[in-house]
Amino acid sequence: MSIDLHSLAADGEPESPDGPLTKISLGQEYATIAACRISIMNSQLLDSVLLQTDFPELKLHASGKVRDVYLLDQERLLFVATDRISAFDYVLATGIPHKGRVLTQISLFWFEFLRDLVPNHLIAADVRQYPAALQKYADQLQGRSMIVARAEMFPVECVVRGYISGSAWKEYKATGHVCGIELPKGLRESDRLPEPIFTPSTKATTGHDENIPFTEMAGLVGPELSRQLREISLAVYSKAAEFARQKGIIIADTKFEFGRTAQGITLADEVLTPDSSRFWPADKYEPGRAQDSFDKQYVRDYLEAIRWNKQPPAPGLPAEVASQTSQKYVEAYHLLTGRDLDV
Ligand code: Q0Z
Repeated sequence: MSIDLHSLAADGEPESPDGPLTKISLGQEYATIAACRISIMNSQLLDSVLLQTDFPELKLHASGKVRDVYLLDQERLLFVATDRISAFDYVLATGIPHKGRVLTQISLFWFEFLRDLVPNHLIAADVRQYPAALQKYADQLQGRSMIVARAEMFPVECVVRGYISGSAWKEYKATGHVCGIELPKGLRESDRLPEPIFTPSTKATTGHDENIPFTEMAGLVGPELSRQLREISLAVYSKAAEFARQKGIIIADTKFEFGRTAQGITLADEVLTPDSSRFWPADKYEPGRAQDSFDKQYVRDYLEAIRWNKQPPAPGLPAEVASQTSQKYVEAYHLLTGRDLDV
């Protein structure tokens, strides 16, 4: 059935000068509207924005800008990704709907994709397999959490770069090398490197990670382990970046963390997410300038527009900016995995 909206106009209302209004066919449209309502209700019910976690019976093991880690027992940790977002080094006052689930699901996807290349710390991500004591938090945890094997973490960040950006671009411009690696002359900002490079860093006690030469890493954790971590990191990056590139996402660089478990050298923490990596939309890639961020560009543009001085307290985001950003995370998940996140 289809109805002409003119016939619904109240008596005496002026008619559109542009001719007949759009016709809508009631059956189909009504179904769509109903589905949208259900979907909006679902996304509110299933995934309200989580900014803080609180599990009173668990001991907090570590807390980052975005994720909280709890100690379950001597062997296992519970990772929970909140919907917090950071920009210009600060956590903003507004959360991003679905972000914690997207980041968790992206890490899970890569753990599976990379499982033949390197063991990882994942034990479980389905809340039904979690300890009984956590079942009462199922709604908070499902989709955004993982139980992982506690590892003896190596005190280095294993960074791989396929493109030159950020701190590496600054160092290259000033010196011609990055972390002791001589690079070709004449590179432009964001250029693809002839081959991916391993540029380790240390967790600085204050502020930013500090890039270190491979020799310095060897001094910290030993030369043999350093060579193994470099080889694994480069292999993992290359396999994942090639895959992502085919899906329209450039993974310009990424940071891995490894530790030792019963399985040997184990890929830990989050893996190849937009929070641990630079994701660039491939269709907008243009070397010679800084690239737009796949996920955070709306946030950065907004914060620049309001001329936030980048000092605390960090501002919140308008609903529109939070919503557009949420859609970018969901899109990244969809592009990489080919799956729909239920939203
Ligand atoms: C990683 C971190 C985060 C803050 C601890 N498998 C593991 N075993 C032992 N420790 C860790 C892991 Cl992944 C571990 N971090 C980094 C993560 C918030 C700090 F979500 N801290």
